[in-house]
Amino acid sequence: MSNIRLTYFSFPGRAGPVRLAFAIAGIPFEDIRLTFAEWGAARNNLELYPQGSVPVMDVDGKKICDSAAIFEYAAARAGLLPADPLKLSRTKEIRVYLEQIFTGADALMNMNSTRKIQDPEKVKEARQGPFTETVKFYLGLVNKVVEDESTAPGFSVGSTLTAADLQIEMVVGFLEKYCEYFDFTVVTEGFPKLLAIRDQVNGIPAVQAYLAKFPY
Ligand SMILES: N[C@@H](CCC(=O)N[C@@H](CS)C(=O)NCC(=O)O)C(=O)O
Repeated sequence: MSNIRLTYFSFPGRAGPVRLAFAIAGIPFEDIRLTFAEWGAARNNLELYPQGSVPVMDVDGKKICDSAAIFEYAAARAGLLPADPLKLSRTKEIRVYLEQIFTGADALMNMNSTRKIQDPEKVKEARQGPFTETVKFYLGLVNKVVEDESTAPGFSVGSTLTAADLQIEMVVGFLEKYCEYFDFTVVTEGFPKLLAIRDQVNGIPAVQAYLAKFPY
């Protein structure tokens, strides 16, 4: 029995990089995937879900309750945090920018601000433009770090796999597969270096084996 239990939904999202880090490092963990109905019934249980959100991760009886902290643990265990302080801070910079895309998606695509609109055309109008601008802005910042720091195609900082690469993989996949109102050519045409990083991560044998088991 693993001493790590990760709880999230059955898609990559904020737990995706955590699952990949464990898969790459061969670290066993209990991968609990809630249905939305299960989450609806559980979300007010602040003992289990102190922020009223997932992911949460239990390690040796301690609960970690935010995706950034959870991923920090997984990335450290998997050896994906650069030892060099400057490289470490640049990977962190990328990860902070990418989280802003998720925050934008929560605000615009999923959460309250546009939920009350009835007309589907108006929903699209309210979501597509602002979200696309958010994505372009933050991917632009990520791309700038990659241009400064990458020394090999497919890697965002230096020439070896880091936590930032796993988070880029997840966000690129999220934009491609889960964002109804997002035109993915924004990424294919505007950010080929980020696509190359996604492809590099997806080509890692442990990741391929993992995705064959959990295609989502
Ligand atoms: N800051 C939190 C945000 C977590 C969050 O918003 N999670 C979403 C899924 S990605 C969630 O639980 N949504 C369901 C809800 O709010 O009811 C983190 O990074 O862990």
